[in-house]
Amino acid sequence: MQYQFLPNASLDDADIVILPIAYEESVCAKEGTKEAPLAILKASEQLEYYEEDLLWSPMKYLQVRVCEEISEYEKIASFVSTLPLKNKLLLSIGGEHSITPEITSQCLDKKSTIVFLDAHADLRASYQGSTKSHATPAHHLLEQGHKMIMIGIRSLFESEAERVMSDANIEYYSDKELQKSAVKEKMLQSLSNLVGDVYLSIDMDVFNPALVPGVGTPQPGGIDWYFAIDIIERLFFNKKIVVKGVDIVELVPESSQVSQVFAAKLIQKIISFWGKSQGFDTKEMCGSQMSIEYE
Ligand SMILES: [Mn+2]
Repeated sequence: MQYQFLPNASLDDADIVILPIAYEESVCAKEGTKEAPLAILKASEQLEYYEEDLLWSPMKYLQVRVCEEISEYEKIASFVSTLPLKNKLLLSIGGEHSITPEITSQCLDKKSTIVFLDAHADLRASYQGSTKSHATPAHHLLEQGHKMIMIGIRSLFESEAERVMSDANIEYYSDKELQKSAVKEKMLQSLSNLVGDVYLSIDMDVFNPALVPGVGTPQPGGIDWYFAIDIIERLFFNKKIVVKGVDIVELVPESSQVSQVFAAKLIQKIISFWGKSQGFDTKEMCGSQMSIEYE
């Protein structure tokens, strides 16, 4: 697999390490998230190399590698543990949301912050008999000792609702509250104030389902494209944090392709903002795009 049809750099040379994780076990409403990594990478071929928000072509400066796809849950942590990630951005494409704690267990120290975009709180300890269900990742991330900033939540189990209000390690922004510009600004300011290691987890059902219909468990309401760009901008231009990894999960490819193009472009924005925040635009042009012909 390739990102934007670019040649894969070696693991050592890559600045961006993309990890496709086609894990799907705890099926809910709609199946197919195991097809998402390939569909999103295919959709990335439709994007321009030029990134219109930061006015540069990130892949002229950045080298990318898409790793071999992983489909077994048990192999996620062991594979991530082998990756040389210093000064690189790890970008995982799921798969179910349950992959997130497996990734963070290897790439993140305790007491980091997880920025968690999701329609659901995902705070169950187990769901339908499984501790690795897509309804459980937030529970496991808290168990790992991280703080969480939960954004866009609009569907909770009763005990989850109690927990988001009472757990000191959760900073909670419901989707409805975020409709108020003062609350949105408070949330963005909170991202600007973060320090230390940060991990960004984006469940694609955080978006309004009219924009991203291809998700397993859609919910009315939800954030839009520019809201997500605001979050990415605040996070990556915060000089006091290190973003140790990002994941994009729970997409279910659909025939209009709108959902997978949305996810692919979100990945492009993340790469662009990360690259510029790391000063790659001032470095030598030896990115993946330099070795191909394009028009
Ligand atoms: Mn989720």
